[in-house]
Amino acid sequence: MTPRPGVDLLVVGAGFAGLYALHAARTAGLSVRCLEAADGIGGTWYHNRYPGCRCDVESIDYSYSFDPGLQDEWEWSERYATQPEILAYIEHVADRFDLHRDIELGTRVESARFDEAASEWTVRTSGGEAHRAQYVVLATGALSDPVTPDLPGVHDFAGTVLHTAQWPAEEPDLHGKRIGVIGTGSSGIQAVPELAERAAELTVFQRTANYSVPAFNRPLTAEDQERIRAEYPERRAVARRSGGGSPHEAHPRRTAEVSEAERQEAFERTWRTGGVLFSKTFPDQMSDLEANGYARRFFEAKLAGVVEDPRTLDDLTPKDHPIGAKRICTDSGYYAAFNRDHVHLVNLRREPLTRVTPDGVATDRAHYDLDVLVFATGFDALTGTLGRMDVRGPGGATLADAWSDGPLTYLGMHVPGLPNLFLLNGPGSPAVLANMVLTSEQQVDWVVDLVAGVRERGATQVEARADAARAWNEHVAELADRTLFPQADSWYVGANVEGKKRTFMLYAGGLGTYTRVCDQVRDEGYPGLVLT
Ligand code: N01
Repeated sequence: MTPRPGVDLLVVGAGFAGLYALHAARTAGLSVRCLEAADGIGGTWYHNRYPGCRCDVESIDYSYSFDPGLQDEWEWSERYATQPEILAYIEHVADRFDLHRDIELGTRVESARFDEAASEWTVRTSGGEAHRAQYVVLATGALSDPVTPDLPGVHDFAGTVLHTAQWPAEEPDLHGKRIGVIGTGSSGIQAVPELAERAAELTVFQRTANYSVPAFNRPLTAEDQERIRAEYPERRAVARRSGGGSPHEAHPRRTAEVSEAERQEAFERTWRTGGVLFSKTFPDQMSDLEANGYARRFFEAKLAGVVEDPRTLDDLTPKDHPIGAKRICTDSGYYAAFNRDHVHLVNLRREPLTRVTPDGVATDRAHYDLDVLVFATGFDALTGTLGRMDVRGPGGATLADAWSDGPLTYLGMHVPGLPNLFLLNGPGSPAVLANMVLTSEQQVDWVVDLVAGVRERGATQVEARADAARAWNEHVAELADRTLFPQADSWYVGANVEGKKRTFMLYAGGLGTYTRVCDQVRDEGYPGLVLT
């Protein structure tokens, strides 16, 4: 097929990051096209439609900050927005900034080849089309490659099989059904209370007990909206400087330095703030096991106050990792759901799953009859989607080669051997450790500035130096080693995907520090990058 006329910049993915890349590049005067595999925009928020799906970052923070008009006109209805509301917001943004005209839906990128002489990429799609662009931005999402375990017998199941991240657009009728859920990460924990409302019987198959903190969600009132508008500029400034991209700061002292009463008060305060923010109560909570133990005991006391059955309580109590080393889940009634007579917990550590049968799930002790089986089994995070694309630089160097020993990036955005290609929220960047919307804005702005810088210098190509990428990877690993993150078998380290190299894939220095590092690189004329 004849290649389409080339553009300056091609964006792959129309989620939060890709849409802002399209808008920012266009505003900077570049010609842009955006390809999206799904039949609608929204990325994560297009695909994850399971009942109970919400964001675990407050809605007023998990929204674009680049346009004050947009920020002031949009009113979130709740502290934590539901998936439909976030998707409506994304559609609103696309309409407001006329983004749809440059987006092609239902277009999956399969390969990309760089032609050094022409300084351009040719990107081929599932429809057989070829697109040419000087620059390519891969905004394909950190959690966009769902994993379904290949359980024995799973293809024989006669009922309905669903995955939380591939939920049908038309809500399946689950009322009065016997539903089984495999997986108790954020997705499973959010879905369980909602599924419990619909199911005749709900059976939750738990392999590893997880930490979940209530969201304390509530509607936002007219007074809230007024206060938010007044606070927004300062709120955003604090969020950008912070570690997690939200305007919350840890207690000024270390956990053991304060009295027991002050410690309890501090934990209670962040507990009531809701969800993942609990891991930010004290500055050493995620780096010191003893400090973490205080938080863990506080959590256990809260859990004991909710779950009535002692055996269920014991099964739900995490035992194998520090609190926060896997992302803390944010729930609305997860633990209380197990007090209901029709909700059952199966501890797969005690009775391992042996097979899926046509009628349900068998463990080595029992058979659980099911009409519906829901996989809430997560994602091949950060590298899964990128690894599925056949990306080749000059001389045929592939992304797969460059990453055969684990992902290698410079600043999480550049891969040596792949010029003029940028990752958004890639491995080696803060990505999912911070508010993804603000991290996306920061990275997109940096990339758009870089492209302008390349042009100002009369260059046509930009590529990371291999030694700079290795040094960045070492720095990322050193930062991770100062934390408790590597101590859990999580998707952060790739432990949930068989054969994946175990390495903590994210920049743990925080969004504020990361932004300063990136800005310094820019101000110093991009050492670490080669412009030709
Ligand atoms: O996936 P997960 P997720 N047999 O990987 C279990 C974001 N997110 O989709 O721990 C039995 O966390 C697995 O068990 P184990 C958020 O960043 C955010 O829930 O490996 N069980 C685990 O319990 C989050 O961290 C929100 O032993 C099996 C579960 O499946 C990330 O997405 C909402 C199994 C997977 O948990 C991923 O969350 C949703 C098997 N063979 C997601 N294989 C918000 O709130 C896997 N499991 C914003």
